[in-house]
Amino acid sequence: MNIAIVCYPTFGGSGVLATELGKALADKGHNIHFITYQQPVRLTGFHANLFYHEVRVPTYPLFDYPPYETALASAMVDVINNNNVELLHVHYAIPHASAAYMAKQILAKQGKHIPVITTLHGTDITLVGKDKTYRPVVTFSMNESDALTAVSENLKAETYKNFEIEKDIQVIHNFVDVSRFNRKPVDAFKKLIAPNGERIIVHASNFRKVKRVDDVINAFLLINQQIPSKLLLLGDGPERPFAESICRDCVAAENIKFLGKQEQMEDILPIADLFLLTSEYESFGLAALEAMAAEVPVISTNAGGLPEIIIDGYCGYMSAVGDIMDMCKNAVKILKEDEVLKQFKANALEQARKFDIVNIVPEYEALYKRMI
Ligand code: GMT
Repeated sequence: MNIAIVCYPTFGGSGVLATELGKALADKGHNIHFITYQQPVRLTGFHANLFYHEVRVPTYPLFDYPPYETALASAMVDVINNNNVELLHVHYAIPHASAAYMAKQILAKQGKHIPVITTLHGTDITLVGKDKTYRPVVTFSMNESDALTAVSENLKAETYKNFEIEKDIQVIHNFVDVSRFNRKPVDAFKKLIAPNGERIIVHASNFRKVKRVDDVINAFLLINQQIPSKLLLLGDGPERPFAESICRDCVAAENIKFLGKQEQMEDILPIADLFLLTSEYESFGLAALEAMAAEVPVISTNAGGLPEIIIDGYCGYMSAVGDIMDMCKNAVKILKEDEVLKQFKANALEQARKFDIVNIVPEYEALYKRMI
């Protein structure tokens, strides 16, 4: 099949998922055309079936706000027309679903029918999309998509709760390529971070308010009082300066490191003993799944779709949002004894395998075939 994929090219989960999907489909022999405003971060290396088309948004003195959505719709039409594209799959509703609607109408006038699939990822529904600034357009373009998918049952329910949706939403859970996270030798790297055998705790996110990064730090400070440990914070975003300021003044400052944006999560995650995710909401929590694929148990909140991927007491534990005492108690349970930690690590990998790429990508392929 010849498929066009539209996504955010940045570090966010929706862009990561869309890029990994495109790469997996290309490996299976499909031609995949990415249409984005920048090279997606996970789209590295050469593949004969992968194509990247950059959306250019020329500026003009009149434009206080350059019309990205118009440029994107035009790019969609151009790529579809010149590459025999049979289907358009957009990730994250805003503004991709409405640009896709526009492109679809233009192509229809030219006598070409292009099915559009919109995959909902989370904040496009739960945070930004339901705001009245965007809501009418988001509702309309979701209803005009030929198929709608959501990355968790929770997100599907949230979508029906917040929008008047006239069609069925298919849940296709996010996935991870477990083989990529197979443990490489990590001892030397681990020793650099934790020279005295301290436990290594990792958090990765885009440092937005919804992630409650201060809870990560405060939970770590409690854990650190009981277990010699180090905290690595991966990623960047608006809350990072605040997070750094809390750490600078805290008693365990020398045990906390901010590593910034990292492209190769598979190189870093395997050194961790625990992953902390304290979000107010996660439609899915792809970062937690990637951690589990690297054999890292997860301490998280029980918000949104997280209970769909984490089995409490098996591959990690979930607590109520903000309950850092409970998070600490659970973390200590996992980290205290080597044998317990070993079992949780093995369970985390086992649980991640349920969401392995080989199980989930065929669901998208089947949907594409049906739509085409
Ligand atoms: O977490 C974010 O703010 C980024 C956002 C995105 O769209 O990139 O992530 C959402 O999509 C991910 C991939 O489907 C999910 O794993 C995240 O849980 C979801 N984030 C939220 O719902 C807050």
